[in-house]
Amino acid sequence: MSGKGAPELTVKNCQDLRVAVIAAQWHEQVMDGLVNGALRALGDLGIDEPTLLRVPGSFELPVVAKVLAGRGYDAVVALGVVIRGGTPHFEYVCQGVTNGLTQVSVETGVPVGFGVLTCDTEEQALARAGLEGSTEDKGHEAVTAAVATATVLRSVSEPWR
Ligand code: DLZ
Repeated sequence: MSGKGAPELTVKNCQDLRVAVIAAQWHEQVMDGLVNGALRALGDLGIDEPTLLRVPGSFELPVVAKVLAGRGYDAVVALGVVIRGGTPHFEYVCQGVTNGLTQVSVETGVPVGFGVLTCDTEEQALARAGLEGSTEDKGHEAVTAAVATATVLRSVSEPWR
């Protein structure tokens, strides 16, 4: 999937939103970049004191996202990196986390930012991690998308006048 065509999102009136970031721990260098990008985005948006939780691997992201979505957060952001190996395990983990996070979001009505990289190689992941020399900053993007969506949902949660 190409990163070309990504919108320049402008997000307003979001400082009071409660946002939780959940981050897996596999592939430490890439994860450091994603987590830093996510925290930088929250700072850019004026959202102080976000919750940051760490889980073992990407497969564990959906269950924690589901519980947080039920605890009053306005948006949840899931960060992880899955790198293809020599067995079909990659497909199962990617499918589990993608379907799981989609299900959480749709069933709870709480936006879940999808900051999970699914890459063939570590080089591809590093290029998307928001590190020095990276071409993309997927942690930052996932936060901005989730918060933008939360503001859209808030705009339609008021009764019609
Ligand atoms: C087992 C596994 C493998 C092989 N690769 C990754 C990976 O590249 N990225 C990741 O986040 N997690 C990986 N895991 C761990 C699974 O996500 C999960 O933590 C374990 O299967 C235990 O449930």
